[in-house]
Amino acid sequence: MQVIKYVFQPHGDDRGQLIALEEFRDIPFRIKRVYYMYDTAKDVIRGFHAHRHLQQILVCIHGSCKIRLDNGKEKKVVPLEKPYEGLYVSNNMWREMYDFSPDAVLMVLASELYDESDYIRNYEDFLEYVENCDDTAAKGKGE
Ligand code: T46
Repeated sequence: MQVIKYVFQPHGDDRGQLIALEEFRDIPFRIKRVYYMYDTAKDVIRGFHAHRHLQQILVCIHGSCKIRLDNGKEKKVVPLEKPYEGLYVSNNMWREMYDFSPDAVLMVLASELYDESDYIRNYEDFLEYVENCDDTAAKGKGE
């Protein structure tokens, strides 16, 4: 499994850092939604689902957390701890987010509006779905 991480360009000067994210320039899709999670309780694991169509970029803009990715054949753990790094999460990818530091803010840029019918929340259903599905957006994307 290829882990696709984007390194964003900080516009730094003696006042500090600023990062700007533009669709199709820094982010490989039209950004239809932004959400973020914070105040995550100790030892909590979030996620436990995949999406049929949604593509996302996850940026831990403060603190740190870990993302477990699973494409049905292989699993990888990706630490997120830098505000200038974005993890691309394709459709057809099971994800779990865990090990949040108390100050973690995990921001997500999403290619679609919120749609509960896009979620696959049962792991056995996910394995069956990816076995029979060949439209994973990550295929062909470079690092
Ligand atoms: C994902 C990972 C990385 C909304 O009303 N609108 C939204 O856009 C979202 C994302 C959530 N919600 C509601 C639905 C639930 O009542 O917020 C509540 C928590 O959502 P959920 O349990 O799905 O959160 P996570 O952290 O398990 O997953 C979220 C995203 O849902 C998911 O798409 O990829 O973050």
